[in-house]
Amino acid sequence: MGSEETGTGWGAYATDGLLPPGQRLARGWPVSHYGPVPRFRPGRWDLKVFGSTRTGDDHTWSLDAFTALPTVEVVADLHCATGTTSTGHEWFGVAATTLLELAPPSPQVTHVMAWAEYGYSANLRLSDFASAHTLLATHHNGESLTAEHGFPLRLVVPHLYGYKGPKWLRGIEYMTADRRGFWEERGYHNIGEAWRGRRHSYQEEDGDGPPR
Ligand SMILES: Nc1nc2c(c(=O)[nH]1)N[C@H]1C(S)=C(S)[C@@H](COP(=O)(O)O)O[C@H]1N2
Ligand SMILES: [Mo]
Repeated sequence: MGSEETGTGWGAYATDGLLPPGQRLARGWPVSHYGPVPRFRPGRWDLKVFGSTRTGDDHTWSLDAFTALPTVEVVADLHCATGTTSTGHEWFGVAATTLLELAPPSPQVTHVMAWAEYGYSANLRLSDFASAHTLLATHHNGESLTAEHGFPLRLVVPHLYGYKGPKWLRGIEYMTADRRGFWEERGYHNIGEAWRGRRHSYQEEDGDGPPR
């Protein structure tokens, strides 16, 4: 079932018809985000890992350099916190664990902020980012991501709600303390575990997040 890991590749996090609490099946694959779809500027695009890195230096990849990294495939469903789940997504890209090896965080890092174009952000526990099925996806069902679904890069964290996976990803910030991202500041749960139905910030318990 979806909350269990069945492997690191095909099969992991596809729910086989089971949905998290309070979710209903979406028709197809809806597009859902706040604000406009950014235009891709190849000459300006990079992915930066910054903040509390082990060496103190930032790590930067051009799209060509990034797509030359080792890749993984993960099948997963996408759970929007507003209640719809789209199923059977075949994601392809670079495992977050690969990024963590290439750009190691300092030992004090507990959380990451994933940054997208236009300042959209999502905070994650380092353990969620480091999950075996978290990936930075460039492809979906065998094709490049479309613009509205995040081209050229999006974060996919299958066990968390969709707001934890920025489309148009541009940065990973290593943090030594937790800080709320875009939706986490606007009433959504700081951790956002879909299978536990923890979607709203009023459901947070002590220790789930920084003060609101
Ligand atoms: N940059 C950015 N990424 C984002 C969002 C957003 O508003 N901006 N919305 C998130 C939310 S709430 C969801 S449910 C998913 C939706 O992904 P989809 O449009 O591919 O279905 O994107 C996530 N990634
Ligand atoms: Mo969402």
